[in-house]
Amino acid sequence: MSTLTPDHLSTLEKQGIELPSWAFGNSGTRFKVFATPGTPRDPFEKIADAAEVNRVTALAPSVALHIPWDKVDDYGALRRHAEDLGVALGTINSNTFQDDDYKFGALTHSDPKIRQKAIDHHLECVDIMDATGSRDLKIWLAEGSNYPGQADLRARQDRLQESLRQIYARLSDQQRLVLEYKFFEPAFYHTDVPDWGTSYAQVAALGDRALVCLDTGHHAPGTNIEFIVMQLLRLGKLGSFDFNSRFYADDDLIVGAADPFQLFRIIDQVIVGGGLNNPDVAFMLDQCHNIEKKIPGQIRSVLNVQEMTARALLIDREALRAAQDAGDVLAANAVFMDAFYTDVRPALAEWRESRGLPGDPMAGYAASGYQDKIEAERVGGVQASWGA
Ligand code: PSV
Ligand code: MN
Repeated sequence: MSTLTPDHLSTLEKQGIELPSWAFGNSGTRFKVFATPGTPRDPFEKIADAAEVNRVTALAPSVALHIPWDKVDDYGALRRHAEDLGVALGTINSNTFQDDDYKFGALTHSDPKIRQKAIDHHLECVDIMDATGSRDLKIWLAEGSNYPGQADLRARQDRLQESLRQIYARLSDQQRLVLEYKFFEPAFYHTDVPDWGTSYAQVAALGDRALVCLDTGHHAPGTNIEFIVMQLLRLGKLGSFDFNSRFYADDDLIVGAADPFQLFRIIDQVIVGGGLNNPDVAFMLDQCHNIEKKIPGQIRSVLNVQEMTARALLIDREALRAAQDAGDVLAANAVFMDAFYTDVRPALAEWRESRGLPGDPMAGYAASGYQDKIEAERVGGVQASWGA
């Protein structure tokens, strides 16, 4: 029976998962956005909640911001607020999906004035990165068309490249651009960046500091996501993950909830490809908590990633290699599945306690009184919302 060794534990101790500020705001579907007691009213309160996740798990040292949702007058003050609470400001996400001007595209639009407006938004995001100390600009584009014949597919790729070039040129040597893909939604016929190949083609033409962002919820059902992880790591182009899980579309559910085995397989390939605890690969969550409490939702999420990482570390690599080389299909599969089926929860709880953390961070949070405090204090004002 495999157990976690001191080496495994020191690997796990280095793990850091970035939280999305928007996970703490209200979100929903196109049918209804439910309000939740205690929801932050501004980015400062979102960061306080994110810091709480880190306090009970030591797994979430940074918070990603989304602009304009997280616009503030003084980013230096927001940065200090985060640092005082023991977290850093992370990736800056641009947003070109909630403005009437972008109905037919933003960075791909046929009208140069609208393209320029979208480029300028990204340049403003880089200004914000300078103030927050953020390294990564993450771009997801809600661009595409709904009907065959509606748009010139090729011209849009060319315009996208030209727009991205202008944004890339504004980055400092320490900053990076990560381009996220998604196979459909909100466009239903074609999407301008639908898959990793298109994202790769676009970023490869920009330069070394342009990389691909893989959102685990952005693939067609049945896609072998760990294969894509392997390939992008092999090519040195995996910049970041947006972790979440899905049953049907881009559900943005808690990572590992819909398919824990898929998360295990993905992390296995991260380990094999040298992506674990590698600063070049950002581990982020991109989730929405529509009906569950948001802070516990985020705690559960980072614990799921930690747990699957621990299990993937237990794979007996030597035995696996030997079985693979011998063509012993069933032995290789058994080595892999043994690690997956190992319950690491008691060992992780003990290890957390040895580090002064709650053995069960969900219970630790519930007992802390923080939830009661925010529900009592955050009365009045406007609750932050994803805006759907
Ligand atoms: C798009 O579905 C996406 O995954 C992008 O990362 C956005 O920034 C995010 O969701 C907003 O929730
Ligand atoms: Mn995403």
